[in-house]
Amino acid sequence: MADILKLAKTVDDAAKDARAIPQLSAKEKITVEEGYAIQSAAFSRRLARGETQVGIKMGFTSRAKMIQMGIDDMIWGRLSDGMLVEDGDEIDIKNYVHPRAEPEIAFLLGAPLPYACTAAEAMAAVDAVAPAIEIIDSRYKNFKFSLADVVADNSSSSGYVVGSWSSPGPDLSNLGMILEINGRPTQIGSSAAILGHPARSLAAAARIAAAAGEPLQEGWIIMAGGATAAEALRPGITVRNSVQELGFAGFSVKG
Ligand code: OOG
Ligand code: MG
Repeated sequence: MADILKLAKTVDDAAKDARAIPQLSAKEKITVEEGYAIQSAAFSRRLARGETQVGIKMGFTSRAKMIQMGIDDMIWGRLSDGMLVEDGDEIDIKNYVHPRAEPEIAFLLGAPLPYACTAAEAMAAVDAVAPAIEIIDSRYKNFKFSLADVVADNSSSSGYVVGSWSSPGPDLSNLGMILEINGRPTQIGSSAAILGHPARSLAAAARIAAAAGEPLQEGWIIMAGGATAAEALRPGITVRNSVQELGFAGFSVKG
């Protein structure tokens, strides 16, 4: 049996100190279930430092992401207020190990979603949608991991940027999404890449969170998952996710 609290401290310290560590599974076998227990215990350490949970993120909801990382199981992680990067802000790469950005869509819940539901039912609970970017930063050396490792490491989540919220009017099934670096399109995709429709990712989030005993709450933000492969960040760049109908979200990296 893995020592959950000890491994939670290991990944949490690595995140806090922006230091790459060997995969947990390099030393001892951990199951995916133990990976989630480690994630939960590591997130509790953030809460103990005064952060608050504001939602969850879904991962590997697109083929592009599964192919990039070589894992084809959907995963999830927890988002705290401390992980928010304000739209338009500048980050310092020193606070990260080897960060990457991926274009996403965020949902803001106007009602709880406490059980497994259909995509249509999930959308009925949505107060607003926004273009978003997830900053992922695996704490593992070379950004390489097993399924259990990445789950333990909060599914690589490090930060998230959310653009302006709009009411969930537009049909989200096939919106063009462009990740631009310094104004140049570097990843081009569609919201359809996210499980065929981002609302399906939200419904999956509701099912998974309820099964984990931590149902989705009113006011929470749900990140639906990257529509394209992620792009590595480097000093001095400006990153923007432009989503058809929804507008854009962006940030820059200090030079
Ligand atoms: C894992 C996180 C995947 C997504 O949107 O698919 C993810 C990783 O790629 O390191 O956040
Ligand atoms: Mg993501």
